[in-house]
Amino acid sequence: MKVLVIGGDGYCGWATALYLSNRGHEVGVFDNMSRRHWDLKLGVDTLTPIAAMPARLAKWQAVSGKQIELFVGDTNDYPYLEQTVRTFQPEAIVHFGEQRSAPYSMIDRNHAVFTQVNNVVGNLNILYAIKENCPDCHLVKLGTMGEYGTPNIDIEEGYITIEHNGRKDTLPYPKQPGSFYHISKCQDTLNIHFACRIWGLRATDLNQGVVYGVLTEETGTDELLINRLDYDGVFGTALNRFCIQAAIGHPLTVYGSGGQTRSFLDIRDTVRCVELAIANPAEPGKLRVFNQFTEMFSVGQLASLVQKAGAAMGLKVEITNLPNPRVEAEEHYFNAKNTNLLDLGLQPHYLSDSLLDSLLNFAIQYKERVDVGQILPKVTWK
Ligand code: NAD
Ligand code: USQ
Repeated sequence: MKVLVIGGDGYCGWATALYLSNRGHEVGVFDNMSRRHWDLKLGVDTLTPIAAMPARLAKWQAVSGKQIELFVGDTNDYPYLEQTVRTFQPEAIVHFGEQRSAPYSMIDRNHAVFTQVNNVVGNLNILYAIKENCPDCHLVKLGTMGEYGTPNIDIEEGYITIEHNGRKDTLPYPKQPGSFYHISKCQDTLNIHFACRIWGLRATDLNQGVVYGVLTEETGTDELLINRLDYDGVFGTALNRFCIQAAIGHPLTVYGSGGQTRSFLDIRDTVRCVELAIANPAEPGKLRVFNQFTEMFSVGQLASLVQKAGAAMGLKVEITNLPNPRVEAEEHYFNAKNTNLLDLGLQPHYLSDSLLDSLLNFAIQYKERVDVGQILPKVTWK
């Protein structure tokens, strides 16, 4: 298939673009490289030395014999986006290209407004570009499990059947997002749902949990293909951060009591889930929602697992409970469904000692690049 990966220079997008290319899809990458720019402005950097996009793509062509076309542009620049979609004529668009950090969106008014404009307007532009230029194209959009929040009932996959005053309907699942970033994802979902209903577009919303890990078959082939791995307090995510902290002897930064439970998946499953979604497109007029995760853990449990794996490797790993910089429930019910992708054939990589060992070893390999001053959280929700 012809697949346009928007956000293809990022953590999930780069791994996905190479994976799909390796499996014979004709892949184009669309990215404005803004993430690299945000890192520079914040003074943070990925643990791994990521190469510039042209060098990455040239190396990929050299090792695989496969070409990936590059479109350097912004989803908020509608003329360029539309021209790309019109000329490339994708059969599927995989949309990763958003500002994805909850702390970044909570820095101040400017960052909150930027996040919502970047994400919501960019996504709306993509919907128009599809409608005007390739209405049969399947939009595979990265949403987030954080759209649901932590309700005191089971979380369904996008929709819930409710009986109320003797009447019954299946409705979008209630949203309780926990940051201005997560709210942008809810607005995206509403816009996609509406566009499917009125224009007959087809879309799949992948409500992804927190991704961990760095190596995929393709990104591990050569150092020029290496993926980014964020550890700083703004873009770093829980388990990746804990492994890097353990590697440099920094106490693991559990926020609050650590009882907050989230859903997680290995990056090798991210790429496979996208492949499954594009191979089984949604019907015209439908927004399908898949909860994209494989396991649920509390943050405290994750820290204990990293401590245990570190001890087995001779690392002395301490855990510290920091005052929580976020406003979030620390003790709560959390039980989410995730059968749609399993039914399509996903065979999960569950979190294992060997994965933790390999992540810890990877972090040790690059530990000289860690800026310890970027580890503690600096952004608060209040
Ligand atoms: P990332 O920051 O590594 O990559 C995002 C990419 O999108 C970057 O390369 C950036 O330059 C690009 N981008 C941002 N705004 C753009 C715009 N307006 N036009 C063009 N390109 C733009 O993020 P990631 O971790 O790869 O996340 C990708 C997607 O997956 C996001 O939508 C995020 O919400 C979702 N997601 C990520 C995780 C996770 O744990 N990383 C979990 C759940 C959902
Ligand atoms: N946390 C800690 N210590 C840390 C970092 C995080 O205890 O050092 C806690 C947070 O308080 C939170 C949980 O771990 O309760 C998850 O935080 P995170 O930073 O790992 O992930 P989050 O902010 O939720 O965002 C990430 C991605 C985002 C994606 C989301 C999926 O950055 O793009 O949407 O995961 S989900 O969490 O399911 O919404």
